[in-house]
Amino acid sequence: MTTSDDPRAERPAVALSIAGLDPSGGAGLVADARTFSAMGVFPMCVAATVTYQNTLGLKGRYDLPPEVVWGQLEALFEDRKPDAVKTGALGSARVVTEVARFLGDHLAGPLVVDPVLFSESGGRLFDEGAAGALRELLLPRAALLTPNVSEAAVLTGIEVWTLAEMEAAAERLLNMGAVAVLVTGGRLEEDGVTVAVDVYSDPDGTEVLRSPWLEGQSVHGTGCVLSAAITAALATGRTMKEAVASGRAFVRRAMQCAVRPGAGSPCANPNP
Ligand code: PXL
Repeated sequence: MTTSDDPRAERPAVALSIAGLDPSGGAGLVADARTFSAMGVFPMCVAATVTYQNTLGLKGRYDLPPEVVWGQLEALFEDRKPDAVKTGALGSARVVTEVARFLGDHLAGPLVVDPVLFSESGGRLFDEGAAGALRELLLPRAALLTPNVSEAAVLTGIEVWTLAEMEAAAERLLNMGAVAVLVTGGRLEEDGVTVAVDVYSDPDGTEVLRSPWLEGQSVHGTGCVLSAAITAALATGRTMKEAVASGRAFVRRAMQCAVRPGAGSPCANPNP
């Protein structure tokens, strides 16, 4: 066993995920921890909501009392401030409010906000008021906000489907206070070829990031793995643009190496 003064015990870069538990392992805290680990960053996890789900779909959700989330955060931060933090499914407006208040007082590194609103199967991962709390309290603290097209539509109140709408939504979200925004999950037909598109926006401008469309059934956990991979890269000191590029490459590989642990959806695989 190593002790705190053992010279073999290195101090690793630490990333923290504050998110939901998907007990079937494909998304949420488990996917985040696997991604941090695969990227060489020590994973820490704070549970905000517990989902009841398997690879076939979401059956329900229990949002932890805000003081339980606060207690976990307080214990972690009095020991070691993480080098970067991401938030995922937080569940209730009360938890969003507590997390925003805690991070406002204690955050030291960059914050990636993945505004998880729905599961892939369409189940709600947020209460009605939580999207508003997220927009008002958490978004302004975000170094990067990573909505998919449906989440961007809910947060901005505009339709987000075409490339022009993705760009407009990214710029609106930037004006709402995020330092940078990555709108994900666009699908375009260009010269008869299907292309996957994300739109990245920061104060230097807006960029369209294209990659070849991956055929096949939709893969569970891709949003979590992308935002976790970006968070891990930030924890090791990468710039935001480098982190976004390495996160996109990482999630692409995790999708190509997807596995089917149950009878339902394939899951992104951060550790092929
Ligand atoms: O992929 C979105 C997501 C995030 N977090 C949790 C989830 C899901 C999808 O089901 O369950 C906990």
